[in-house]
Amino acid sequence: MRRQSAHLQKEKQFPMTDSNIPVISATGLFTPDDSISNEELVASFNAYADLTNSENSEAIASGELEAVPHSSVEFIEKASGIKSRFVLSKQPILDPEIMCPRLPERPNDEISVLAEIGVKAAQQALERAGRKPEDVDAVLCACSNLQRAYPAIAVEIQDALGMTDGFGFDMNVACSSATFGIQTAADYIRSGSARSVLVINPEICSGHLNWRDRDSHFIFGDVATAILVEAKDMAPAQHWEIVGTKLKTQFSNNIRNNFGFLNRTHPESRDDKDKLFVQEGRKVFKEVVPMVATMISEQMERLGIESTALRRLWLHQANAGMNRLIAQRVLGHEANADESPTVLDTYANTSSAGSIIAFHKHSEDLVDGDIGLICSFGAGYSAGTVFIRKIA
Ligand code: CO8
Repeated sequence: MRRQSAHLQKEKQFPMTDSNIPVISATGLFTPDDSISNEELVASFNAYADLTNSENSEAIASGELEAVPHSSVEFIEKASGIKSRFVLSKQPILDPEIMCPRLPERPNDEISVLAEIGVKAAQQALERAGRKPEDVDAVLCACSNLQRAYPAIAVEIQDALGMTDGFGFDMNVACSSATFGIQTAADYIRSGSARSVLVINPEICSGHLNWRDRDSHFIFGDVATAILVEAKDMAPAQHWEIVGTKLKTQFSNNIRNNFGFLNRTHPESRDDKDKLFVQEGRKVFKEVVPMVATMISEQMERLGIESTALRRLWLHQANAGMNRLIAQRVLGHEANADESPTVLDTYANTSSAGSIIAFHKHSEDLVDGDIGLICSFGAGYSAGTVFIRKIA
């Protein structure tokens, strides 16, 4: 009850007119040219395992070391639903001697690679909305892994897009960065502090993935997405009204990356594995599914949306089994591909960009009045829901 009155108070504070109703005007997507199939990935991993095991054969025989077990295509597809992933740097990842992307360092007067892919996605979103960069007031670079500490990638993107006014900043809520960015942008529109906001999610997950870790080497891919959130009165005729947003965080160590600027202050640390993505996948699965399903159902109740009125779910793309369970709990029946589309098979987990790719690729067919849900969840834990209504 208290929460509801806070919400109503906010609406009173900002009476809703078309100038402060937030909508999604358009989205953009940048997909790298190269993709790695499970077969290619597993062949490379197994070659690395054989090489390592033969180098350590004596220690393995004496029981001092454990042999690196082979990975398997069947396991990956069954456990995750992932069949391939796009990457910016394919050959070095597959080379058993390297197993890491190679992205040459660029001079400071050249655009950084994270900003570059973000710009590509943003330009597509602007083009689809018929918008010029000078119409945009703010750029939020919302993603899991930022290339540097400062200057903010968002400010670099703002400059590269040719914006001469406005502001930008970076935000990181891991897999939920896009939905947290959408709510932030929507709040700017509601309060009048901006009228057009680009939320950009460049995700170079390959740089933070331990390609030598059998438990996780198959999970992630690279991509960039962009969402243009605007005031309804300036949006194109076809747009998506933001009906309601909700964010949640709850601390957990089950998905973690200890890479950071203080790493150099403890050179005695020998273990670099935790400076990359690590997780307790089983625990994440078990804890996040009920958390997200409950969050969605509570928000639907608050917004007065019946499950029968929910036309489509664009869920975070981490695991096909998690999405099956969440959709079933929310809809009350097993969702088909039309109700809960997946892009996991081709894109794998692209962190914050996953639900936006699903929305970008699977939303054209919805008609005026259809209601859908963009939902993210992941490290933090963090989760975000964005209910939207198609206006056509
Ligand atoms: N090949 C063959 N066998 C394997 C492999 C493999 N590659 N990997 C593990 N196995 C074995 C295990 O050793 C285990 O064997 P045993 O039973 O003998 O012990 C068996 O298979 C089962 O292993 P698991 O229990 O680990 O397998 P699961 O069924 O749980 O599946 C998953 C693993 C797919 C990881 C699953 O748990 C999952 O998807 N969980 C949810 C994870 C999730 O959603 N995480 C979100 C993280 S994303 C995020 O928040 C963004 C972070 C920022 C991005 C960073 C970019 C890098």
